[in-house]
Amino acid sequence: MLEAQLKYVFSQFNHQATYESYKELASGHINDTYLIKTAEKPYFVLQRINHGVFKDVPGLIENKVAVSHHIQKKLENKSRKKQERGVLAFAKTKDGTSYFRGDEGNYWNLMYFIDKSVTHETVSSEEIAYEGGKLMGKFLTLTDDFDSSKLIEVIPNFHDMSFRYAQFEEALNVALNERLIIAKDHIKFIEDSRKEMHILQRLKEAGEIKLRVTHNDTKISNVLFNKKDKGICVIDTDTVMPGIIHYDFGDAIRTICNTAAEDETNLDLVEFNVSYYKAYKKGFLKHMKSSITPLELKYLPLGAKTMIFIMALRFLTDYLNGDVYYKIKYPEHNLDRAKNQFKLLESLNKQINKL
Ligand code: GN1
Ligand code: MG
Repeated sequence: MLEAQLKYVFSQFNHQATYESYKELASGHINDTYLIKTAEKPYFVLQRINHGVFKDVPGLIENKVAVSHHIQKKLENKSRKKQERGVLAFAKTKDGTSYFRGDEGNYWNLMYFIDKSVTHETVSSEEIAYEGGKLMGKFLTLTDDFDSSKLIEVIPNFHDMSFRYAQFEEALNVALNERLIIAKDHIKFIEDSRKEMHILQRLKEAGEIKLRVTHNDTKISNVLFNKKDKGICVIDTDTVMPGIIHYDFGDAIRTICNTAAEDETNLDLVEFNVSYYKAYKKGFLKHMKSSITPLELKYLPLGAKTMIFIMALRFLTDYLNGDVYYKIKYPEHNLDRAKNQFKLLESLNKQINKL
């Protein structure tokens, strides 16, 4: 039974808390995440890391704990409240490790829940967009002096366009004919977009855009807010690894500027909101303006296009592969996610000269 398992795993970590109940936090597509309510606060977040997707879970956990410690150090001279709320903190097991490995081979990690925090799946005001940008820019600034070569590549080539195209092409070979027919127009669009969608990768490979520590999963639901819409900190640092700024900027814009959820099926509701783009960018540059290079700045809009595209490509690839990667709630879920992202990209392209 799930509850017995959660209680057992929770008891393997080093804390004084008494378990009371759990609630699934179901917004992620890969891991299983649970809020653990205890007799006294703070509550905890217990997460089972998907070791089918993440091949080196201990390495992944080392990455995120190292980045968390780095930020904690930077916050040392701040108020206690800012220290506790400025970064996710990880609990250790009774054996002193940062993860617990269950008999069935599952890996678990435990974080302290930040009280009075909320997340947003979609954005409803410029202020939230601005705050999201500010927080992401701050994360990149705080990790600016962290040597990114110390991080393992949790998923090699994660945002690498050639890699994602290669996976897509393999999927074309194994897909059911029925799915190929349904996806026909999207497949053509992907083939026609190849050149433009490789521009950032080429600049990265040429060393013209530098590698930093990047978060790599900056959708808005990975930002904690307080109830007054002020940003608290970024969460879900599973994919921190070396990357370029455009990954984090673009992936955040992908969700912030979408007027609907990522899997909304009524595409009339899916539009790209330019004023949220501007608000996010303003917040993002608040901390970044002294370290961002002219070339990085110039390519922010292309960063948005590229990250919307790469997610559409990945969702469609998974649909063609028969839904082997993302969690789905119904058979066409990945197709609907891809269609949604393609519609968002179309709306952005129509307004690109307003950015
Ligand atoms: C996955 O599991 P979750 O929701 O944190 C995915 C991201 C995608 C996202 C789309 C490791 O993140 O790359 O942007 O879904 N994570 C992985 O919502 O593939
Ligand atoms: Mg994630």
